[in-house]
Amino acid sequence: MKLLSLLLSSIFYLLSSVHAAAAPPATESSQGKLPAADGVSTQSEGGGQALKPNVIILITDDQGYGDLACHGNPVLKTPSLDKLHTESIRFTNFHVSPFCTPTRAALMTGRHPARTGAFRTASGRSTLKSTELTMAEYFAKAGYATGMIGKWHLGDNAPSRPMDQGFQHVVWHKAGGIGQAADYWGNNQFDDTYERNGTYEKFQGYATDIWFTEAQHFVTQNKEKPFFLYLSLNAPHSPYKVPKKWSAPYKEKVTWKGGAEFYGMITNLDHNLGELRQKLSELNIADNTIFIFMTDNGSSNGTARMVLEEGAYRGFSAGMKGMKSTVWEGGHRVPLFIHWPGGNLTGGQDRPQLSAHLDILPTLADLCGFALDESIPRDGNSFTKALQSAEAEAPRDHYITQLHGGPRFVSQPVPYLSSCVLKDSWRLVDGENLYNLQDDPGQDRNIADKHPEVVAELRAIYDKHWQSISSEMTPASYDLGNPAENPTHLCSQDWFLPQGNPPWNFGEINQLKKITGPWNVNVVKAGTYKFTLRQFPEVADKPLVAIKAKLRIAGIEKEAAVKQGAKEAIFTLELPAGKTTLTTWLTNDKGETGGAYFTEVELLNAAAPSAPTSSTPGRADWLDQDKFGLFIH
Ligand SMILES: [Ca+2]
Repeated sequence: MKLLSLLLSSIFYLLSSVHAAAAPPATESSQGKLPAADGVSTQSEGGGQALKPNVIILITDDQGYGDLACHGNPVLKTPSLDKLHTESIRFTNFHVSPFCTPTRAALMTGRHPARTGAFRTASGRSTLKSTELTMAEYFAKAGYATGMIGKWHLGDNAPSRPMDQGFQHVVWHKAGGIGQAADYWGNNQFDDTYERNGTYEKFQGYATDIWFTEAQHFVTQNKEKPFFLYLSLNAPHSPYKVPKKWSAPYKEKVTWKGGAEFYGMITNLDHNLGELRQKLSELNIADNTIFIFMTDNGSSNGTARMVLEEGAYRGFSAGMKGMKSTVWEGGHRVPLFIHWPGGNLTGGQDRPQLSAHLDILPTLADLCGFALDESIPRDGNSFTKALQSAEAEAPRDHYITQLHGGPRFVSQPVPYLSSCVLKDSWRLVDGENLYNLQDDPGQDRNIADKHPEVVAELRAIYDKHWQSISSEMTPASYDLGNPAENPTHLCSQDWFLPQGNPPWNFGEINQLKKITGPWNVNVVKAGTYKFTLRQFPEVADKPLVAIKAKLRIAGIEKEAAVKQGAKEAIFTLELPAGKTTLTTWLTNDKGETGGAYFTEVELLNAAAPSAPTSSTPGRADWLDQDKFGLFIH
């Protein structure tokens, strides 16, 4: 504790000296003390203000550890990332989750994704529970301007959208990627429509360029006050699309499908990173900005999936096995660069200590001087000590990652399936296969038989973890009648299916897949609700391919004929307040049934406060879910 206090003391001393030119140095008594959590700045002796550091987290999507030139990739060009690498503290044993949503949940909350409701990428399990406190909520409370630009993937409806979760300024696309079902219909990364602070707006240009332009506006507008910017790119996630000038240089060497575009997307974002950092310098705020670069999982396309001709370039994995959506090392070990000249976090130094996305929020709380809510159990630990020295204590002695539900979600979440326990150089995969990275970095030799004592130790760590998280793996609900989003726009992407994914991209919607499932909803206020059932979003302006429509909610079932040429089916019902499920059916003239992939629910009139409401509304629907066997404890 004493060591930590000394360390913080030195960081804040350095922070104070950054502003020495603009303000007198901090008093001796203020050194070593965290600035007040509810204030914006520390008061110096002469009455000047020493600003808290700004924070920018740049997170890219599906860029693996080997998808950077500075990590040894012989083909890819990333000059701006390489420059940041030479200037940063780099964590070389930093781990995330094997894919998008859970990494973002852990980053935002410092808690294991399984606890937060957001531990898969769709199917009603990619939504952050509103009871979670996010990084943005902490920064906002500490007086920061908070901005989120790009991909959220932690819930598209109130109360889980970025604007409901602490971000004051939001420019974003919905769902987990551009072209996914809940995204604005027709978006394809060029001249798209995104939502700015609750209103859709048409943009001109390429998606990544737009996110960075918006980032430059945000830092410019907030240069006088501490800001927290979460710049979360959709690139280089599929679909792999980029202006030709960026992919053309890779066409000859990178011959697998989408590879040249994938690399082009990275070089484009790299170019934009350089311009953003230049802007910070021009604004004279680069020194007092903690700039964090990380990615959210292993590479999705940085290595060839098929056999190429002898001698052909096959991509670069930095010696690791696996990629995105696997629990091999290449699925979850990713770059983490931290650069903050004002805090003396610079100089291109590596840190080998084991660390994880869970640890970033506690670390930023230390560096920026705000307290975390101690009543919420945390899974992350501050790595401020490790920032200072490669020999310092690591924030954790083990880390556990898991694809809950297994690859492609063909099974229920069960212990050990698609899991990895990390401790020292040991990796226990699926609870039974043991690898030692020290002499087997490619995880080719399962040596579980030779080290039963290590297997037992790592299984004991896992068992304790599973006991802790499994009872918390319950879904978040989407609010109906929340004034922050009325009507609520629900999408099939969030149907809570027992396994597999519901229709989740434009292509699957166009196929009118014959499947339906329940949305977990929370009726905020008892009252009269209007339900509008569609197969395509309103902006697509297409008629229903159906003759009959049906819905069920809170034990109420309604059915109606669909008129030929109708673009939607509308129901109006009285609902009690409380949690329940909503399921829809649209049946065509062949008797085939699918759901209303897009359903809007609008509170028309709230019931008078004295109106009686059921104390356990919709309980029958919850019991239905138990039949799926989803809640395995
Ligand atoms: Ca991802």
